[in-house]
Amino acid sequence: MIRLKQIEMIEIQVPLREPFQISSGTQHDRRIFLLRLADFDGHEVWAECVATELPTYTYETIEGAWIAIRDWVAPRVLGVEFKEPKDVHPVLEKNFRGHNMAKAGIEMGLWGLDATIKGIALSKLIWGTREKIPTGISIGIQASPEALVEKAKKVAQEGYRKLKLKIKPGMDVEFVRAVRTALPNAPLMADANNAYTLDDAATLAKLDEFGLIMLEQPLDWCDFVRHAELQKQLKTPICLDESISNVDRAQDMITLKAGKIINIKPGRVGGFRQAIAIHDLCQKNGIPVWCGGMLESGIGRAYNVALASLPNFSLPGDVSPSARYWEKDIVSPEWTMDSEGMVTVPTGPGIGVTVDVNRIDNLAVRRETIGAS
Ligand code: OSB
Ligand code: MG
Repeated sequence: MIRLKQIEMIEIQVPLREPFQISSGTQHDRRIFLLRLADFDGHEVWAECVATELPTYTYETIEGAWIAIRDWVAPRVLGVEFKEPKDVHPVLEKNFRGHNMAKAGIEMGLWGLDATIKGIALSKLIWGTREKIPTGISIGIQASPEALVEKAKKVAQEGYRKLKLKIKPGMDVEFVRAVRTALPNAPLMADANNAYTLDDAATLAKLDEFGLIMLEQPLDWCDFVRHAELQKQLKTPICLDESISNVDRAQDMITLKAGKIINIKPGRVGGFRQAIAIHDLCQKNGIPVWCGGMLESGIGRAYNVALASLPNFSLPGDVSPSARYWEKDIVSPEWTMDSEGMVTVPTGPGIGVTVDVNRIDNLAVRRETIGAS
């Protein structure tokens, strides 16, 4: 049984070690929305809402999620008895549309809190089976094919098991070709973050010759019909990211043959219950899944790593080590990757990392507590 007494919302702002450019724009800093949940018995857990500063990935933003959690999510969970964390999602869905990242921050926090109360690892609570997660890296758009090759060679050397190249119109085929020529056997994929339309099908078909593991979300963020049409014209498997907002959308993808792989981000789908449901549905249908990332802090990463320990996460996840993103993370130990490109799933109780509360206090740009203080 879990019953929340208090939710603290804290925003911190941290510079990225290098700018991250995707088709919708470039990010230099990450505004990070952290949550601290406490129950009535003195248990506490940290969680993260992955909403971004601008509505460029989905429509969600930090500003919007702040209001959504304070005014609509928190009142539905504070003081309420939940037998199990899986009971939280239905309560948040009833007559409450959208705001998946806001809902997920709290929903996942309740899974983390349950693991903390039970004194077991979060991955064990959700029946994870993997001890180590194969790790990929998402490489932002670089100024030239040469610069991208440079970067790709460096990270391939570091052991990453999958190299995801961000692309956009005009910075696609020649960029991918350059990397494929330099690294003939590297496990490559590309991610377009919605930057194309069906009119670009011929351009995207040129990527077929590079043996990409997949092409992620080439078309519109809420589209299935055109992705299905595009998939018919491509050899490269399409992977959907933005389009999959819940388990029904995953079923839509399968029914319509709009893609062959799913990138699961628990924040995008409203939390762990939906993420696990999508995992299970895909497993039944022979669809591989992998865990995506939203440039999370070490706190959000703990949840992603736990999720990625489920058996059908059979492709490397964007669960890169702390040092790929930050000068210094807000957890210890920091997330690291071994030379084989594997991140170890923590076995300690709860989320498995210690949060540097002093550092968060120093980095905080705003905070608000809801519930008993
Ligand atoms: O499309 O997967 C994406 C980051 C922000 C928004 C969207 C995406 C990404 C990434 C980063 O690719 C993955 C990571 O956290 O390492
Ligand atoms: Mg993506």
